Amino acid sequence: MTPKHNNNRTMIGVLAAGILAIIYMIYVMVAPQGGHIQGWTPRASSTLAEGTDWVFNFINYWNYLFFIGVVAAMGYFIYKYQRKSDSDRTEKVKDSIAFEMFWVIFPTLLVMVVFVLGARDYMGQRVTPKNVYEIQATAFQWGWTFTYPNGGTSDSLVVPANQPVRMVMTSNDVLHSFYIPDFRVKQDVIPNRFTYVWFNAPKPTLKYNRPNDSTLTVSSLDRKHILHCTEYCGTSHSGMDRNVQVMAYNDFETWLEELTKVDESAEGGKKVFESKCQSCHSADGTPGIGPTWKGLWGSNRSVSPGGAVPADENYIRESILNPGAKVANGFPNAMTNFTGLIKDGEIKAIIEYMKTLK
Ligand code: HEC
Ligand SMILES: [Cu+2]
Repeated sequence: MTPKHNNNRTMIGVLAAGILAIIYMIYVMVAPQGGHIQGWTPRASSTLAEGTDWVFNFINYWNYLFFIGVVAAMGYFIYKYQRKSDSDRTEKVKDSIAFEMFWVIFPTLLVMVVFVLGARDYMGQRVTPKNVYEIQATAFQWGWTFTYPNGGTSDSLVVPANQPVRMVMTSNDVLHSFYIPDFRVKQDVIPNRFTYVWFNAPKPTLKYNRPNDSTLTVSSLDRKHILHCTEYCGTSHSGMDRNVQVMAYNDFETWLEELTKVDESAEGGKKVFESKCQSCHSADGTPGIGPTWKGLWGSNRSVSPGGAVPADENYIRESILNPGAKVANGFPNAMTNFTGLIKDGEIKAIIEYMKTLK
C-alpha cells in the first residue's frame, strides 16, 4: 500500500514560503536606511543613476509579476490536481498553439525592450561628454592616488559638482576596480593600460569638518559617498574604501589651490627633510651618507672643484638641483639629483629649516 501523501501540508509550505519572500521584498524596498526610504538601489547621486535605476526597476518589477504569477499558479495547481485517490492517473496533456505562441512571443518582446533600454543607457555611460574635467586615478596595493590637472594629488577623491568628470585610471600592480555605488559607475582598473569612467554629480556633499553646521540644509547637500575597490586585490583589499567628496565649483577651486600650495616655513622645510632627505642627512650632527645639516647654514664649505664656498641660498639650491657641481669634500658624489622631484617652494622651506639648525 502506498503511503498517503500529505498534499495539504506541502501546499501550505509552498504558499508560506512565497508569502514570506514577498513580504521580505516589500520590506527591503520600503525599509528606511539612514533615515530615508531607499528601495533596492543606493542613493542616486549622479546623472547616470536615473537611467540605470529605471532599467533595474523595470526588470525587477516584471520579476515580481512573474514571481507572483508562477507561485500563485503553482499553489493553485497543487491544490487542484492533488491526487485524490491511489488510482488517480494524470490526464493526457492537450497542446494549445495560441498559448504556446504567446509565451514565446511575449517574453521575447519583453527581453528586447530590456535590451534597447539597457543599450541606450550603456551608450550614454560609455561616451564621455565633451566638456569633461579630467582626474587621473592610480590604484595600488592598497590605496589610490588621484592627480588633478594642476599637479596636486590626494588619496581620497574630490570632484567638482554639476560638472562631467572623467576618471583616467590605471594600476601600479594588480587588477583593481573603481566603484562608486551612489554614482552607478564601476570599471576595472588594469596595470599597463588606461580605462575610463565619467560621471556628473550635481549636488555637493556635506563637508566632513562641519557635519552639524545648521546653515546647511539637507536638501541642498548630499551625504558623503564611498568609493570601493571591487576587484579582490589581496590582504587589504577592503582597506581601499575612500571618501568621495563633491564640492561646489568655487570650493573645489580653493581646495585645489590649497592642495598644491607649499608650506614655505621652517615647519614645511622639516617635513620635506623628513620625507626626502633624512635617509642621507641628519639635522642633529649624526654622521650619514651626506653631511649633517647642523651648523651648515652660513658656514664655509670645502668643496671640489672650487675650494671654499659660503653655504648660502645659491649653494644650497645648486646642491639640490645639481649635486655634482660642487661636491662636499670628504663625501662621495652620491646625492640624488632632485631636479623635477622638488618644488621651488620646498627649496625655500628647506633653507628656512636649515637656518634653525644652529
Ligand atoms: C642618497 C642620499 C642623499 C639624499 C637622499 C640627499 N642627499 Fe644631499 N647630499 C648627499 C651627499 C652624499 C652629499 C655630499 C656630496 C655632495 O655635496 O654632493 C650631499 C650634499 C648635500 C648638500 C651640501 C652639503 C654640504 O655640506 O656642503 C646639501 C645642501 C644637500 N645635500 C641637500 C639635500 C637636500 C635638501 C635633500 C633632500 C631634498 C638631500 N640633500 C637629499 C646625499 C644625499
Ligand atoms: Cu584593489
